Amino acid sequence: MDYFFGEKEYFKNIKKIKYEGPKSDNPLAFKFYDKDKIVAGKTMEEQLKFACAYWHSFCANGTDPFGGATITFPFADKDPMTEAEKKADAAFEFFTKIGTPYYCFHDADVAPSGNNMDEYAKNYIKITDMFLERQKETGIKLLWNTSNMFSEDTYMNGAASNPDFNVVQKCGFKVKTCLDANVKLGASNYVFWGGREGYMNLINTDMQREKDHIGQFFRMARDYGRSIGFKGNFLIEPKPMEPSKHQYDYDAETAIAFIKEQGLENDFKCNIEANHATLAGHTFDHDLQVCADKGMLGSVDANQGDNQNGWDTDEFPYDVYETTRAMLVILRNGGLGLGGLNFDAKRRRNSTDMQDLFISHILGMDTFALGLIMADKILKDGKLDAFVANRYSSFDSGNGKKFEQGKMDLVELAKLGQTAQTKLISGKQEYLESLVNQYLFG
Ligand code: XLS
Ligand code: NI
Ligand code: NI
Repeated sequence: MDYFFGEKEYFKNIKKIKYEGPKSDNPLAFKFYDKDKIVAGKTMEEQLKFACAYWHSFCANGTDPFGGATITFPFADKDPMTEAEKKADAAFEFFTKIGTPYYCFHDADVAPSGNNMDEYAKNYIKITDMFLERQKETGIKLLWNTSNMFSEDTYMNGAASNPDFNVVQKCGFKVKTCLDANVKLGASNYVFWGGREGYMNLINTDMQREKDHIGQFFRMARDYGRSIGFKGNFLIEPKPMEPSKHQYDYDAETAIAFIKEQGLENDFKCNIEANHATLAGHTFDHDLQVCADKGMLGSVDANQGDNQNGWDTDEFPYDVYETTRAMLVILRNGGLGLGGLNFDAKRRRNSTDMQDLFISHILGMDTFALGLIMADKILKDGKLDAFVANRYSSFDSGNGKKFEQGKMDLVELAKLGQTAQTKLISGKQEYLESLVNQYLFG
């Protein structure tokens, strides 16, 4: 297979990245991600379903609130549409070389928005037609696409929650256009992340009215999507804050409550991002487990936050404890279904070599591969699950079982409580944590 598309090779001198094993000192090789290796009954590639995020890998140029671009891309061009085409070729070259079987994008990442909605749609359709060709050539698939309804000034007061109906109409145009592309490209999911769907101060906000408008908008999107043949999942990506002070989809529990309140539970699930869970004051595995317990685990934005900074740093994951615990939830859930692990992650502003784009993905893929291997080891050994099961065993028979099955009333429970003998039973947290160390390093 050729590793470049269009007129030229953009990432010159970088060949397809291969597995070389943990002893390799080649920075451009996988140390742990061996795509064809079987772990827990499937290949690593099938278990992990990695996706590359277009916005971080091909748009983010290092700009931050204190300084401009540090990263230059080999597809830069004076003409925005020509640049978009070159970028698409470079992107597919990258996906092929790094070996992510999926990709994800916002409309704004891939094509210029033009001077009006017709130009926006024309540009977007042209580029996504190109994507379709590249998908056919490479076998790379679209995990999800989404509409960026947070960057332009138009959305400063919200997207579907905007107090001005004119803005909501524009959102309708964008999401319809994006759903058309989604079906054309055979995507597995469609994502809504509501960066501006929240508020800064209650003093000017009718909160329930805004939430109901989002619900109405989502039902319209669902009905349209289904009418044009979209069979995948719609996903809400929770985040507690940034850019809005209060975002309506704060965390997994909040998003699921909203999904149910709005009658969307048959079509919507969650896309859980590690760094968003930690910003909400949870751990990554907490939000994954909340979704798994409710049958709402749709997909994952795989990244890592910073323990000291209170914002979304979107780092490539390197913490194997965190990925092990995430993969425990995912394996117990029987996998991610239509979802995958999308690297919503960016290399640091001062990681400016073109190689760093590859190395950062290698780091993330290796870190999740290790998490998968470790989680499989833990589940096969069974001590952890056996401990937890035993911890609740007083509900497995007798009166405990009667209680769990709802066959007892408070009077009967109180009668038992009159003479119940309680004792202090250790939760054994440190023992279990040291057990995890043994699995990881033993
Ligand atoms: C931003 C979000 C965003 C979504 C897609 O914090 O993570 O990148 O994943 O709009
Ligand atoms: Ni995300
Ligand atoms: Ni993020």
